[in-house]
Amino acid sequence: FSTAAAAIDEPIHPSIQVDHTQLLINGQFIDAASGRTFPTVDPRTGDVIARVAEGDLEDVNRAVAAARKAFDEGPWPKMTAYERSRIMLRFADLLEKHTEEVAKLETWDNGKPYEQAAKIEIPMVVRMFRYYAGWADKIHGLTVPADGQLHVQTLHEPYGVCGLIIPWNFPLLLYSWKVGPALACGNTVVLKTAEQTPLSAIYVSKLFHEAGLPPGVLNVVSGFGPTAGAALSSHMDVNKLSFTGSTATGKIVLALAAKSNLKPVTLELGGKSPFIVCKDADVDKAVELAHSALFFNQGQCCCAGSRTLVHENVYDEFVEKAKARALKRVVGDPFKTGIEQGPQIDNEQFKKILKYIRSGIESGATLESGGEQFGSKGYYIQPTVFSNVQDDMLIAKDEIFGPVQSISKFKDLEEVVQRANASSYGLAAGVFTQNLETANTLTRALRVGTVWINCYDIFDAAVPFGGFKMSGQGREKGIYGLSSYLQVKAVVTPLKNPAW
Ligand code: TXE
Repeated sequence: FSTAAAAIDEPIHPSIQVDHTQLLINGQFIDAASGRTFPTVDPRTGDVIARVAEGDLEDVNRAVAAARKAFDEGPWPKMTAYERSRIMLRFADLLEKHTEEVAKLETWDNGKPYEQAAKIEIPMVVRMFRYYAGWADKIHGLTVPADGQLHVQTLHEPYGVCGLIIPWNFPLLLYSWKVGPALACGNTVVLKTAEQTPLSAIYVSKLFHEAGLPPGVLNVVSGFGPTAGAALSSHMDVNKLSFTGSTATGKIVLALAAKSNLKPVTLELGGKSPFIVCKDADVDKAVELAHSALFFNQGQCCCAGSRTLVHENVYDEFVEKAKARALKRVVGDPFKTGIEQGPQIDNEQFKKILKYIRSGIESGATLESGGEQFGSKGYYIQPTVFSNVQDDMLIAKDEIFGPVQSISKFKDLEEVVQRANASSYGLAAGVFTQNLETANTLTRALRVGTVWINCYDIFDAAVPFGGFKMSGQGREKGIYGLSSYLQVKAVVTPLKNPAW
């Protein structure tokens, strides 16, 4: 099977240099206490881009102490909400101005197409900070009509120090989903970046300080999960945790939080999201959206539409067109114009995905396109489509997190609801139909956190996102995301002279 891409030539140099590779603690760039560093790798080649400070327990302790001081002594939570909002807005402006450099760093470290980073993701990050900057001075409590001669009100207050742990698939976007609401509410932050993609967060956090963020409010620790991540999760002085990553690591993080100080935890975890194409769907549109629902970001999306379920009446047509679309997908150096797919993040994910492809073939699914490494260098994989996928195959059950589309056939709505819900995950679903009744029925029956009807992957700062079942707990973005960084204090005052 061939794809539309040309052979991969020498990688294009992003024409920037990496200026910041240290930890950012209390507004200062510093080395790890141990002096250790680790390599961050270019997924196009496997070559080292830079060595980055490897934070661990001691560095997390230093970062939490700085965040604690900035919370307890101020100025952050003591500043007026309007002033916090203005700093966040200034940061959004600066980030917008530096879109090109930031997008280049993101592409270099992650492998995602530069055009995607520069035109979609960084603008979404800017929008997220503007959205949450707008919330900073609109956080209201309530007055409560309690029984008795009482004046009762609620105050919505920040938790204190928030530990934020992010993965590598959308490094800056997920930074904004967590740092934005945490800071808007007046919390201070210790962020642990993913070991595969530490560069962009350090760079933009420096811009945040240039925008007027006081030292200690936002601390960035690069390092590994079992050391730095675990230290943050079990820290007694961290008051709230938010984690995005695998379900397996989410369970560890939740257990560490419970065993230490019972800090509340928001979890955004894996998925195996159904993309349902009904018999009355606009097939061409469904093929295109099912393709991008799965292949977007090299298939490395928690909400990837990774189970394509197609009604038997349109199945054959759909499979033919899905295969043709995958064969046309343009794979290559993500710095080139017009590239749709770059390399996978690292060798570990690359090998894991190829193993799933082999398991799909061995278990009897029909390989329609792809199936192998693309080129011979770096972590590129051919856009792969399987048809005739059965629910008990591993490729239908596990999160592959790669460019592998699995298509299977269904007969009626009842069957598709049962099969769509027969997963331990419940992150998202796509529904393709022109019948309002069918859309309403499926929307209510699906046990997932987001239903996209005749669309997919529509993300906006105001729209909540999160999972049912083992896809997570709590919600990010929008007003729901804000509330997970606030705790409620009830204030009760007796009334001496009630007027009413
Ligand atoms: O994830 P991890 P990995 C899924 C996807 C992928 C698989 C493995 O299926 O193939 O997970 O990826 C930190 N205490 N997703 O290994 O381990 C780690 O350093 C505290 C879906 O990269 O979950 C990183 O910062 N933290 C997902 C973050 O957790 C720990 C996105 C994510 O890494 C830790 C990424 C520990 N003990 C992968 N161990 C999504 N929901 O989008 C690791 N970490």
